[in-house]
Amino acid sequence: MSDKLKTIIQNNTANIGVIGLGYVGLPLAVEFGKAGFNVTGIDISEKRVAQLNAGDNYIADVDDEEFNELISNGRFAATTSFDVVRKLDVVSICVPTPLNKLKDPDVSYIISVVDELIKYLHDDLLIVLESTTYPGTTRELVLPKLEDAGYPIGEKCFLCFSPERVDPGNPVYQTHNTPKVLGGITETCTDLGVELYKKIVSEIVPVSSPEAAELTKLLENTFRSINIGLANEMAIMCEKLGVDVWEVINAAATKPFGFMKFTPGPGLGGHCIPIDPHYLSWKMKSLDYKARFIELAGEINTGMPIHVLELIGKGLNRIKKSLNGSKVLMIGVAYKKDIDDVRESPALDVLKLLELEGATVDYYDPFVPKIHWNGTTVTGISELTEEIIKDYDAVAILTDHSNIDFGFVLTHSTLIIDTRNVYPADNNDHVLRLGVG
Ligand code: SAJ
Repeated sequence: MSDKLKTIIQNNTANIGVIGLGYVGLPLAVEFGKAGFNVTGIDISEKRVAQLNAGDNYIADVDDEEFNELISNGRFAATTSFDVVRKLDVVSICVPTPLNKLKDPDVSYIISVVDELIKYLHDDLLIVLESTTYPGTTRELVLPKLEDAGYPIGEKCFLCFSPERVDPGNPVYQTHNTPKVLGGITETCTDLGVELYKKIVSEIVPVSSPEAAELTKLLENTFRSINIGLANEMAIMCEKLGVDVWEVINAAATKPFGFMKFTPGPGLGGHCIPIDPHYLSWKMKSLDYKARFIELAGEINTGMPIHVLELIGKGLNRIKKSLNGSKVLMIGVAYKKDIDDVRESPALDVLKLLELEGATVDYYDPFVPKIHWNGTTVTGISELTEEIIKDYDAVAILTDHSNIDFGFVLTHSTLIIDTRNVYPADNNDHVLRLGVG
């Protein structure tokens, strides 16, 4: 069975499907198309499918010209219906795995995709799950559905987990040059997965099981969350010690081995780092184990917006003002510099906390013209002028975008709370810096 599948993968005649055409799925589909495969994208959104089939690429990391070439030479087409799976030999699943309101894993997207897939299963189909999820998802959630449908894994169908490592906007690492970890249910599954991905990625890292692959991804992002949590706690300790945390971190970073630089900030944003570690701690709870590092880092990181609020209150207090009734301008709402993504952005938490204290808050972010806030749409300040800046009692810098003239902001602000070390010098009396006593 698998020899036939292996051959059509090796000679690029396998028909490939990618389910979920977001910042992971679309670049993946394009890479397979560029490698010479016929690729079908499956997405739940009619709008997205229509956009893509019209050659309208909405993912910044995907090159418009390359994408349109695939469309015009018929290498890529998108659809909302799963019946195309009957004609596919390979399917990669790249759907979201968020947290629900209780901060528990929400694997409903994976479940609904697999429930659709099993309607169109056939012999010799390779399925690769890429969505970040807790260890065991592939074997405990996906495999039983496939086998209950009459397709024993490793014989009729083949199943692997291979974590996505897409870092949107990364100028150096894209899908093709980021090593790809992959673990199959059986050796044959792993072999087929390796044959497939080595067509588009320069380095494949096979591991012994899907659990090892699932946990690899979670370790990568838990490592970041915990180290960012340490940097944030160092900032709080430095404020109490009267030391400059940025100076200390930069000095520590001169150590050529055994140290990796992380910096404090207003909190932890993005669609990966604040979320992925909770997939692991949730799974461990089901095994009666408390993943203490993850929980503590989560507490510290989610506590940073409150700490920023305290800093703003402290700064206003110095000029005999209170949060209540003050006008605060937040500079930057994206979760990190030079991107337009506000998902889980700590700036939104700071905004909520400021408004709860009775402050009037506006924001300026050249990458984010408007945000959906409290059921309404809030439009950011369109440009920073001297007159506008002077109209605010305090300016809080939450995202240090490269295209903002922070010198201009320094000159015209009455009070600045700097959470990103934009003003490293310590001779600006009207600047209150996170992590500096
Ligand atoms: N942050 C800090 N201090 C730091 C680093 C980050 O406060 O030292 C904050 C950022 O401001 C942001 C959040 O943490 O709010 C997450 O930042 P991130 O740099 O981890 O960026 P992400 O969320 O885009 O993470 C992605 C991840 N990629 C994948 O999951 C495939 C992550 O694994 C990458 O390491 C990261 O990009 C990266 O290195 O850019």
